[in-house]
Amino acid sequence: MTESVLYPCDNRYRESKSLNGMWDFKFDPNGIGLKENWNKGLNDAIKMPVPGSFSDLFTQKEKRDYTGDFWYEIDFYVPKGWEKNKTFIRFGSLTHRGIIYCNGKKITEHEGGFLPVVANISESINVNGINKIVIKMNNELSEYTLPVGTTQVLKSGRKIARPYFDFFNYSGIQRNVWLVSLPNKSIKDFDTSIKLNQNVAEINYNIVADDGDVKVELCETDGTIVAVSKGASGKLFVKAPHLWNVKNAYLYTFKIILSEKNIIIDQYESKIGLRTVQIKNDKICINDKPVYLKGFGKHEDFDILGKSFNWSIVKRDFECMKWTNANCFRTSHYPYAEEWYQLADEEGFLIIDEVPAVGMMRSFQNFVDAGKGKFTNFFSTKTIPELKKNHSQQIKEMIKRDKNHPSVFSWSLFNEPETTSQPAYDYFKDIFSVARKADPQKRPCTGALEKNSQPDTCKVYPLCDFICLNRYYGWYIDGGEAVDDSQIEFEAEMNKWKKEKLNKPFVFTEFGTDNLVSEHKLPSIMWSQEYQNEYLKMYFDVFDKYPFIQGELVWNFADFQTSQGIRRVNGNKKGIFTRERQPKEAAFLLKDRWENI
Ligand code: BDP
Repeated sequence: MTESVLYPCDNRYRESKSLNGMWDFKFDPNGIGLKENWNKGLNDAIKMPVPGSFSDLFTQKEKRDYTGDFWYEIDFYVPKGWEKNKTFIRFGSLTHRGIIYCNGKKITEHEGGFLPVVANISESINVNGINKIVIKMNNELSEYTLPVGTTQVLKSGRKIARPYFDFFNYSGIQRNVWLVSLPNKSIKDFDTSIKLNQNVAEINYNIVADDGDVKVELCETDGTIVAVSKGASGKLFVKAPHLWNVKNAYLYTFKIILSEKNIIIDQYESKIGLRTVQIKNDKICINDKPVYLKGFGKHEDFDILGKSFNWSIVKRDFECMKWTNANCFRTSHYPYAEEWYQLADEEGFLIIDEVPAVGMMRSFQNFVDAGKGKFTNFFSTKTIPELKKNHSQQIKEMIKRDKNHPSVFSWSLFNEPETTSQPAYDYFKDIFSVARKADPQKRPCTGALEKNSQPDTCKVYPLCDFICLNRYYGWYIDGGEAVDDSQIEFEAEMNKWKKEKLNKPFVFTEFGTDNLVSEHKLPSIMWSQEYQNEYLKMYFDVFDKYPFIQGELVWNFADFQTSQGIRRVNGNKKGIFTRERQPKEAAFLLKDRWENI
């Protein structure tokens, strides 16, 4: 990844043109595309929406579950006036990997399905005529790439995805696509970090740009300039700043101006929030004040749309989260589309931003095996060096993309890996240092630990700045008739953690039960809504007994699609909301509790 991944911003110097719409599309089950020169154009293509996940649009299983190579194509003209500048194509993501061709010529390739891909196409476009972008994509899972799984070839010859994780392997061009015109010399990146001294905010900034004179301005919402500085690195001071606070956000505009001989050649504007993040003993502090995290583990998931970006879903999800009095969510189990973070910045939500390091347990039912303590030697196999390279690269790309969002207060570097072996420790020691080195704001780093990761077995938790636990006492273990034991077992574990005197905050990043809106039962039974409420109340009882527990993110915000299986009823039903974003009974329970914390 060499190009700037700054989110498109339009002004007198930069312009972007959306390429969203109906593209041409073709499956390539036999991998013959390149031999047949599909990179020069697709014959007999079908139409496919972009952004879009292709799976749930079809009525045939082999298309829904398609695993392998597939191709997209779009034809476009370069707007008049752009010929003097550089032209890029920017994808919010290509899931899980893609090779981009412009007018038949390979421009770049990218591994990893949840972060932007930007390609400079200036040298390959024809400014006077029609242009063709073709992308060869692939959505196979392996133990070399993230998220982790395998690809099975059925006896029928058809390939299917076998994820080691619990969400459907939606794929395609799932996020916005733009053509972007940038000046020949341009602003490439910036970072800011904030210190608060008494009533003054000190903003340290760094700008990456081509040669030229850099000036930065900080503006209030009405446009008033409150601080100015010159140079590619420097400091801005703001007296009596409006701080970015949780559920009470204020955003300044950070304006970067690049000039040559006193003539402006580029300008970039972005919203930033002034806030600090610290772990102080067992508290998570924003602007020096402890915050208790209330909210959800989420997914990008919706009926028909799959993982396609859609502003209405983002908006509805924030409205539902606000209604429950939540203040936080985890982007389980991959970085979401950038627009989620923009709205979180505006709404004052906190985000635990997660890299797609899920499935590091070699299990098709990680949710069951995790609870039962299955040991897999995952980190001792030959795939590890390449996996670690991909994992590190995606951490760097995630931090590069998201580092300036005030909402992002922490990085989650894994979900439920095997953590009890020395090779696991060695692996994650390096992974944590990659993240710590990449983040100019030095945010706390963590990862979500499954039940096998106990104080006396887990080798990885000492690397975490705060401890995140995924626990299912009362569901995968001690569920149903045995429910009496769930609280006993749960508290026994918490007492072990307490004895460690870690002096670190603990956050529950997962706890929940599947339930169906149709099921009610007195007395309660697993899968009924009453059971979910009782389970949640038991967890609240435990949380309130241990002052070092500083957050509760329920699994999951809404029901979501998964691979098929005897434990999944058209997906995972642990939602507090249905997949259509209507409240289940538990939503009212959470709303009441969170109103008073
Ligand atoms: C955990 C996983 C999560 C699953 C959840 C569940 O982190 O992805 O969806 O369990 O079983 O193991 O619902």
